[in-house]
Amino acid sequence: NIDKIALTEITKISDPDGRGNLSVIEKDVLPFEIKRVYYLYDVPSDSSRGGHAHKELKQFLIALSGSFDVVLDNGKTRRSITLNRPNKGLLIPSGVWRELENFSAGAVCLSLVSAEYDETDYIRNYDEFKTFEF
Ligand code: T46
Repeated sequence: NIDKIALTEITKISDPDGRGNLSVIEKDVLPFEIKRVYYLYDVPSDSSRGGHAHKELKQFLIALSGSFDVVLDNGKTRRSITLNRPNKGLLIPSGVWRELENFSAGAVCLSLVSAEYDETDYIRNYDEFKTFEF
């Protein structure tokens, strides 16, 4: 249910001596074990990433720098969530079509995911997504 997907707060430790912020994600904070980390960067503002769903994979996205929009689609409705803070993350369960777009200059999207890379976990065809039984 994409209505329940919302930004979640990531622990932020502001330095008392003005040395800036530190955010941390301990291993038990996410509802899955992190098996892989990748990041998107240097994405042109008129490009989009994603455009697929995952059968099993769960992931947590963070805009480490800059901003971008994540469009979530359950096959019936769509909604767009803007990520623009390094201490907010978006948990995307399996079975959700996603598109990442409107990348600002310098945007970096960090992705913490529940599985190793496996192309057979991807549904890259929207019609197939709509009829797939998750
Ligand atoms: C997702 C969004 C947010 C690898 O070899 N290993 C990897 O771990 C990944 C993620 C990709 N690749 C290869 C597969 C393709 O040949 O890198 C190429 C680009 O991958 P893709 O077209 O899937 O990239 P995005 O940005 O559209 O999607 C990625 C993730 O694949 C996906 O899980 O949710 O970022």
